[in-house]
Amino acid sequence: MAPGLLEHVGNATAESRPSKKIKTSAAATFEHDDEDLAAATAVPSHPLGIKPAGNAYTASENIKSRCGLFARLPDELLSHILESFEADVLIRLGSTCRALYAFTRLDDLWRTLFVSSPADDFEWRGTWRATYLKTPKENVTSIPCTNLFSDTLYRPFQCAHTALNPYALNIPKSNQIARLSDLTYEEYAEAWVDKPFVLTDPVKQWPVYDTWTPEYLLKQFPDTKFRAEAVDWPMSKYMSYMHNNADESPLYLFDRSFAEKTSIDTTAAPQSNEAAYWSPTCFGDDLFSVLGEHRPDCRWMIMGPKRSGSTFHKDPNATSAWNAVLTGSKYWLMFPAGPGIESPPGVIVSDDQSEITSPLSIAEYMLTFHALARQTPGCKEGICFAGEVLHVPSGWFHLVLNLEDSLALTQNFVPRKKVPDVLAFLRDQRAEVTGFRDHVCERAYELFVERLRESNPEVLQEALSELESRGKKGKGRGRWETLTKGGEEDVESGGFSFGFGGDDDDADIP
Ligand SMILES: O=C(O)CCC(=O)C(=O)O
Ligand SMILES: [Fe+2]
Repeated sequence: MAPGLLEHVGNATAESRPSKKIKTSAAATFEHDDEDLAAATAVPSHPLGIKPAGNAYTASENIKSRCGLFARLPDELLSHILESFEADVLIRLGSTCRALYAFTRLDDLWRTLFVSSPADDFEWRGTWRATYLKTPKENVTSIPCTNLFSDTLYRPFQCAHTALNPYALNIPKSNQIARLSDLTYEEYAEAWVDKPFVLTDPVKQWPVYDTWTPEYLLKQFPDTKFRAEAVDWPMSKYMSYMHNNADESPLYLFDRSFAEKTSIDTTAAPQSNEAAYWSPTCFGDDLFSVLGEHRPDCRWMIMGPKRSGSTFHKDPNATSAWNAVLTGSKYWLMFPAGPGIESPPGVIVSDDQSEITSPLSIAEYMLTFHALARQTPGCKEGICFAGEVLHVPSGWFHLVLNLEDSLALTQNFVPRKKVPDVLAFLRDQRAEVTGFRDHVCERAYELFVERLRESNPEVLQEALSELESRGKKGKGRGRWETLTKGGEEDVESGGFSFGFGGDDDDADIP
């Protein structure tokens, strides 16, 4: 549909329906007719009366023309310039005319102001502007701005009010992520290391399942600060934000120190009385644990409102991950990656695959690319419900959308079968190695080799042999190697060294 033709058709009626319906169904396919979908995707009218730019073609006037010199600026440039203004300037400018009032009300401007100087003594008031300016509800103005036509102003509102749950409906059979009760380690290693899947059983054994809910965390830790993107907020403040915001991309709580903050023991033996949760046993040993104190952060508690989530990315350092939903549900859209495989539609990947840019919000992605993504070879989709855990294979792109307010735990790990991929990543994509502290990034490959040699020599040997055979086949030879070790002939002539078996030159061991 052309943006200019978008007219608003009353309130979204089915916004809350799909999640309930989804929850009762074990399989991730639902029948839904087009009429339901149209109703579910209806967007309410903009509270200030702003309309998409195309509506200007049939309008008798456009109040942007009354902004003086500002009227000459394209909307995007104007809103970009406003990003550099302080709050008092925005307020004064916004009181000069209706169009500038509308431009200076864009809530993302106020989110940036708040986040750049977060206050401790704030009360969440439903919008970033009201929160930043401490405006009581009864004093919040809403001046009609009819005859203002701007995609820059309308699109974020449209994205924030488009129902997203319908995008998780009617998953084509060939795209569906496998759903299994559980797997043995042997089954995982043999057939599932490179595939996404959902396990429905293991999380239901965890003590935190059924105990941990957002409400429980609020009760137990109201004043404990948790990390939510660039801010640390007490749980009580995050919960009031979670229940009352209209952001296009809601602030997402992603805390790597949750275990310390909630005093749970992550070292306790699986299924022991002390353990609050444990890695599903099918994933086997996590080989990154040999890094000990140098290991990058590997566990997070994730909490966010419906519509929040993660835009397309790959997990760091070629690690695999599991993501267990304690409450709520998550829609996953996933794509494999690798030489010769196209990146997902709407995701820009540099030629050497080292830089990934996902410029769109989740809502914008759904509106613009979801239909195409669904038809793209390799696409996998599924819903992970409360009490279930999803496997993210090493190197896979994934986008995650919370279909309801959700609480999840995630852990990154390195299964034995993926040690060659992780070694290749650490060795060949050094500029992309992340998460290590104390300058370990530059020597992460050497450190991992050394630690594996000490504790799991047979795993290292197997992985290096695998890498060597990939190298000989000319596969997996990354940009780093090409740039630092020269052309293909060097591999054959011994210029290419793994630092193993007495050849210590490569191993800059700490
Ligand atoms: O639950 C989510 O939003 C997904 C998190 C994720 O992809 C990650 O931690 O890497
Ligand atoms: Fe991820």
